[in-house]
Amino acid sequence: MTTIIPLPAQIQLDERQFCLNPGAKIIVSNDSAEVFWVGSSLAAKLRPATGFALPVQIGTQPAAGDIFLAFGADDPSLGEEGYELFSTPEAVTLRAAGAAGLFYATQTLRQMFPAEIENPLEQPNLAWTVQCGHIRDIPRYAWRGMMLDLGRHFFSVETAKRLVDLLAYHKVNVLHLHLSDDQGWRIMIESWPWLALHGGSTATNGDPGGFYTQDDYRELVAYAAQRYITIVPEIDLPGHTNAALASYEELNENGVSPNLYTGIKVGFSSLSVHKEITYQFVDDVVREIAALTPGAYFHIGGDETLSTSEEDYVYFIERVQKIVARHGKCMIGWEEIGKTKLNSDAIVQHWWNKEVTARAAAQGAKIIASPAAKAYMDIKYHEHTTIGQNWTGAYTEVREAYDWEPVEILEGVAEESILGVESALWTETIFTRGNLDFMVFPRLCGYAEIGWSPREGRDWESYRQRLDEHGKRLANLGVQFYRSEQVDWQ
Ligand code: NGO
Repeated sequence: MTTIIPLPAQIQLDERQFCLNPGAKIIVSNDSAEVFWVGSSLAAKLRPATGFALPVQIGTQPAAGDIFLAFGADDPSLGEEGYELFSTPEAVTLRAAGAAGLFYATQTLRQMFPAEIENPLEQPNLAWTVQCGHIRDIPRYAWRGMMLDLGRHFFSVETAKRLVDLLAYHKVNVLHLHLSDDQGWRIMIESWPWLALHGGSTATNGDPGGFYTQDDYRELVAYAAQRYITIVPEIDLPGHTNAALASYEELNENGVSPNLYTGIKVGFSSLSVHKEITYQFVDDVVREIAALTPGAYFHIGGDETLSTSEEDYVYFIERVQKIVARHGKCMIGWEEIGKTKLNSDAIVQHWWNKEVTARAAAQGAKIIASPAAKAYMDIKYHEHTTIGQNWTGAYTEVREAYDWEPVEILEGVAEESILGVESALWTETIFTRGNLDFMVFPRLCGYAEIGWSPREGRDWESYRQRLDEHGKRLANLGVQFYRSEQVDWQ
């Protein structure tokens, strides 16, 4: 039985084994820097625990005992992200048409070694075996995301990079950064510096604030891109803007800035929809962030604008939509933007209201499924979870986070309109790395499987059993995950 998460689309294993030995090499078939990097990153993951040298070399075939990365477009049906893995007692071959696919093959291979392979310290006297067989694997959805709320609490570039590594390990390909909210503005905008300097100075509860400089953000974007993760920046508009309103009085209807906000209420703030300066502000922010972001998307928020009239909301979003398009990005918004007239490339992120989401889909928008009752990782696991919230009216245990189907949740949305799945970590109550680990893992593993694995192969009992072994991998990676009683952790 395999323990790989997300479960590969097709997998046949037999009783034979490949064993990685001290003299093994990693051979890459192609001398492009990108493919060489994929080989090198695999070597870097396998070296600490094995203590082997694992040199990376260019070659046309593996010698006995090697791992071979065969890159080429001879099987276009694998797409950019698909791959094959062949393991025999002589060698392991990873094959892909796209570099992302090759990278995902290496993530699968990591999960075929004993769990101690992820230990940062050398583990002597262990046999580094891989079961023999064949895997052919292609993702179900193009969009497999996670959102991190930096507005309510700020997380350093180091913490975000560590999260990127863990996402890549689960073949997640989007990290959506919620960069602004009432409680904090988290990215330097050079034409409006007080947004970050003042608006970013605190956080929920009066905890320490912080913001990414443009260089920090660039560094994170590049780090993620190397791991085939697209960063999607979100600036939440026109509500959830107290931090911006507190930083610049001209953005306020009455010209007076409110105080910084450290509570957790939502829906009380709004930009001034009828002031021209508002659109200058939005234009500058979108322009600067778009220039730093190679990814195709810009998320404008648009949720919970309880203090903006419906008429003003429609006017505002339709104007902002033009600004985003002018800066060359595809607009994403929370489901509420479904109430406005959307461009044909708009993407809508469902979180609560199925009817507005269906209206967006009827206009041709593609839908990302982030149903709060299933995919919000700030929701408590059970009544005794000490951090987290439970406003959805239910708890989200590991099974509840796994056992749902986007096609069924999104009533009134055609299957072809579903772009994929995104889980969300809102951070009103979450502010240490340990808090983050605990709320995200192992739920994230389940979302990764919903996004990647074919619907027919998904099954709670199989997942539950794989999670047991996967827990050892997470522990070796230093992840302080939640040990749910639904799983028989060894
Ligand atoms: C809502 C709200 C967020 C909260 C979150 C808490 C959306 C899209 N807006 O989701 O501001 O942080 O719930 O679970």
